[in-house]
Amino acid sequence: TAESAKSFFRRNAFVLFTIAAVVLGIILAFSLRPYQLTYRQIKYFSFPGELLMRMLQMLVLPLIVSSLITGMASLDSRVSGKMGMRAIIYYMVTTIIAVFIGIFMVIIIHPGKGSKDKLHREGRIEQVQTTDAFMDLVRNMFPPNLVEACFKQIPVPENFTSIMENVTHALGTISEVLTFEEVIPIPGSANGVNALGLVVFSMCFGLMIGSMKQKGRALREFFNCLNEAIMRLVAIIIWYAPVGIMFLIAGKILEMDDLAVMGGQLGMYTLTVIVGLLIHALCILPLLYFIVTHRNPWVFIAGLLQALITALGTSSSSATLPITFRCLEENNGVDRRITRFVLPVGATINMDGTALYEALAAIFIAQVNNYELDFGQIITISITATAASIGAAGIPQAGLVTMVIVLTSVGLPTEDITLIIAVDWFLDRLRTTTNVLGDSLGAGIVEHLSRHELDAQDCELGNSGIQEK
Ligand code: DAS
Repeated sequence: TAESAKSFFRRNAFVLFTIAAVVLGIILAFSLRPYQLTYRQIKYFSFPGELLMRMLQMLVLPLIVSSLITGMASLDSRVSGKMGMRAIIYYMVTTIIAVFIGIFMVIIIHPGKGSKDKLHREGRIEQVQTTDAFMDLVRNMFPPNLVEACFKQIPVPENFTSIMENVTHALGTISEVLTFEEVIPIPGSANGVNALGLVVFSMCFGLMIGSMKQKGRALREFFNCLNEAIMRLVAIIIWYAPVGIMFLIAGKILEMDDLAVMGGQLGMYTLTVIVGLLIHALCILPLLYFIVTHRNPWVFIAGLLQALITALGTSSSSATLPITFRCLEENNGVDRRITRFVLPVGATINMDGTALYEALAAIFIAQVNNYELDFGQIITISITATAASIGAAGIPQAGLVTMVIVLTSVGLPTEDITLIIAVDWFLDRLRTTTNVLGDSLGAGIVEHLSRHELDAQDCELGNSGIQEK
């Protein structure tokens, strides 16, 4: 009836606008392609899209800090300990499954039919000690200077050349792949490893405030208000998101020099990645959600559409974080004490799509080099792809750059990253969407498993009359 159509439209207005914006963006791009716009004209054209990225990135740091501190302070350490354990187990299980899907797919489909002369084993790049990469990862969990950690930026690759700079820069020492020297300071685009440092600091700080009980009340209120204010900003930005996403997608399609590049091996490789991500995102994750919660995963995923499309448009799970929060809390009604903890941590260290992609791409590069990987090297790839996905920042093409660790750990030529760079702008969007989906379903699963503790805390708070959400 007209009434139900109206309420359907009202409830899904944002998603419908955003889907329409994506379609419009694609039509606009293909109608402009014949005019062969210059790179400069394309940059101007996609400026409204860049504005959306910066608006969202601007919110990322205060959002991560305020939501984590508030989340940790509002839970007593028993609950947050169990919840944290559940989240970490979920992250590890889903990431390992993603890596194995990636390896399975690339071995079965074998897109990299040999096309390069045999890579001589003695010519291999010497085994770089990945331990220093791990040490950097751990070292950066405790940033020497919080302010410096906040604003030490990871270069957001603006175009091909700066990605190559990153790759050659990373060729220098693997550890730099994780720490990056600031190149283009863009406030708010949290660096993967520094976001990790921020997450660790905020969790510890929030726990301390929580342990102070009444004495910590003022600080709890402050970070609560900060979190509330940020989410109100998100409510305003979300109206602009469809416009920004339209120009982001249109600009990217215009930048593609020739779509023909999708032919041959690269086409098969792209198809392999897409199939792998779809299996993980549309089968494994929803199945896991159903097994744990016995609820319909598609209803939950329908509530996330706005965030998933934003991830597709921005190819940055950090930039999408504000909208992911809103979708989970407003559409799916996930308890804020869960989202405030699980989302910032998940967006920083849980990247199923990236892990799947890096393992798959590394084996593809071995295939095109006619380089037979033995079982031990496959295991090494699984471990380093998992670590690289933890270390990757939630920003565009971070997964491409941290892949250097995976390639070097098995002596593959890291310059072969250039073989797959042409399609990375597209695959990055798909793996980012998978990352956001994994984080969001994780929040739903952790909430379900922590339900009784949250209820117990509610009635405890209810008795003591302190109602803090
Ligand atoms: N773009 C990254 C993200 O935001 C993923 C990646 O580069 O692999 O999650």
